Amino acid sequence: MWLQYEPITEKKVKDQYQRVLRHVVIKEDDPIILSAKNELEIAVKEMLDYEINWAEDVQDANFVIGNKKELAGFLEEGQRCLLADLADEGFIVQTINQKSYLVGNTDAGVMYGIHHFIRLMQMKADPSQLHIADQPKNQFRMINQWDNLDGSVERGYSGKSIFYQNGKIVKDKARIHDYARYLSSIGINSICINNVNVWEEETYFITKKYLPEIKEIADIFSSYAIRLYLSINFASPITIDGLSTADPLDGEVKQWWKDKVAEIYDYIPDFGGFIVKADSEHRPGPFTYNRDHADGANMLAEVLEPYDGKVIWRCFVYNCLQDWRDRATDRARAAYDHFKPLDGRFHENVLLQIKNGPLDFQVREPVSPLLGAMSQTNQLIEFQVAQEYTGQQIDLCYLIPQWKQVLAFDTHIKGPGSTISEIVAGNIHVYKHSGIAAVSNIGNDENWTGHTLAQANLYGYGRLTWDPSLSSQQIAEEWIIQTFGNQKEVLAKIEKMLLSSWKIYENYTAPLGVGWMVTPGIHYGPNIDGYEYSRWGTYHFADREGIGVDRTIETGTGYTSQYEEPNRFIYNILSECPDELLLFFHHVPYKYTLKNGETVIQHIYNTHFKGYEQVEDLMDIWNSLEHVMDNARFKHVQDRLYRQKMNAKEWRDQINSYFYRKSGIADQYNRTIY
Ligand code: GCW
Repeated sequence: MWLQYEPITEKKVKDQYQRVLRHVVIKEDDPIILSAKNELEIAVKEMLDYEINWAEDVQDANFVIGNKKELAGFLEEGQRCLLADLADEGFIVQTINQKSYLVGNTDAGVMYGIHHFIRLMQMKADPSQLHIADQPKNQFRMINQWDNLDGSVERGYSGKSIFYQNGKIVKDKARIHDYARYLSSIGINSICINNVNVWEEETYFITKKYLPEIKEIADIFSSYAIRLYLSINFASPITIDGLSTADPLDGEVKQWWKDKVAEIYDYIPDFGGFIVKADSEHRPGPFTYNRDHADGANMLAEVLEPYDGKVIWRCFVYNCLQDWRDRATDRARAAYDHFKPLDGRFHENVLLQIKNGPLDFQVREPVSPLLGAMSQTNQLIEFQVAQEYTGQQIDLCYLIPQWKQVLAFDTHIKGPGSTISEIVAGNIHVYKHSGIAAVSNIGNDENWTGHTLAQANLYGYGRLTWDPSLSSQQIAEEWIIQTFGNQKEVLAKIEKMLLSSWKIYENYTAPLGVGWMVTPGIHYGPNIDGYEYSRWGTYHFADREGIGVDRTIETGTGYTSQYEEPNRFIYNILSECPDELLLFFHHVPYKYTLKNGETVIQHIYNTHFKGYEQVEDLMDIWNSLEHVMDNARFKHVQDRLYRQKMNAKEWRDQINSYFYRKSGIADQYNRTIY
């Protein structure tokens, strides 16, 4: 991936770095520092073909690395001030009078500083005059694995789990160790290592049967400043010890969890806490006992609190058994309706984890109105790096532009400037804890992410959680240079492919924000009425007159009322609603004219013909790189693009035929519709 450390061939750059790294001093009395030092050694050896000469004393060194406590006596006033303004995980990298300093507020800060320095080296930046002060914007920067003990990965498109195999935790943990390196290099500081759907055997992860080995995994991650979390089964007391109830207000149940948590911390002193998917898609939860989510989360929070543990409670709660005749129930409303009334009831160590959109990681959705709507409840936004609905790592879909759009969305919850980015950074409401989480896209495939170019999504996710102000283009450039080198042609072409890919994917799949239309269950490939005739509550309501979901206040489900003004007005009024989300909010006739001048039906035809052609363009761009690309990666991506083309064709033809038959309105340009 991006830590492959290709040798630097430019003599000038190589010399510059060798000069900076002449005599380096670093004290390795901590596992985090040791990992960081190892990383620096590997990077320097491979990129510069050079062994670092480690100095014993700060005085003898020309590059001083350490945390601010141990270097206190050697820092200047200005450096101390800079550090004082930075968060715990922050760091500075500076050159003063021919001497370089890399100082972190904590050991984790030192490690992030070293990763930053290595990145500069990979980017071949001039190291002679460094003046960097950096810190993460978000407190929680989390990855969720949806891995199961049998080795499968729910919504995994990159082979099997790197954590589990055939019902056991893997013995050889080399890949887990490498994964920790990757994650720390992009700033991730928390990981949950099992699926939020906790099945029978995984329920026992919090018992002696598995804790010793989970501790080994926790130690690996700890040495990269990443805290380990586990997803738990809310009904654990019943399953594990035969209690008659899992009622969160029952004394025996509370005591059970108290003992359980004590046992976990015996094994893993820096254990992060629990992730809970409760009362969602048939998972057990407090509803069974007539309790609410706050009752459930708080019971766990109380027992975790003495250890500084957290409860991350997911808000993906909705009625997945909807009757199609019931037009008042709206899945999009569910998270807000369930959780907003509970604001103020959750303990300080509870964080609500909320998907970026109100439905489920579609190619285009509005931002979830629950984000920011609870001023007294810690929140984490949840993204999906795994491309469940966005091409499953067969189709190219660089998701950073999508996440940036979400983060930039202004909720107006406390007036203009109340963006999602500021909300999850804890700057709008005073959250004690907040940040960003995402479902991982890795597996045991040799290239980790199925599609090699899908590595850019994991890389970008981490970089964005650290610094949401980075542009999609900057992130793409960094990733391409680290992964493919810095040849101008390669950089320009892959960048073009990445940056256009989300829109292309949207063009040939579901139109205008209506979403879904995927094959039920597997969620790849088109099946326009697949979910229309199932009970999951994800309708498009296409008939011979028109299409879209009326979510307005006056005639629809009233979902738009969950937004603050002016968003409420913009989404609620047909003429104000942006084209890209039109069918999410309104049901309109096929001949309705969009802001871009096209009718809805003509837009459907145009985008679907265009999307397919754009995939052909992607193939042409990639093919033109054959002479500068290694054969393995060239062939691999070529093959994925071919499969993408087949998929795009299928979507184009099914969508166009479907809507032509429904509407009876022909394509203005008479292109072939089957
Ligand atoms: O996107 C849906 C997925 C489920 C997943 C669920 C969730 C882990 O299709 O596979 O279950 O969301 O987020 O809980």
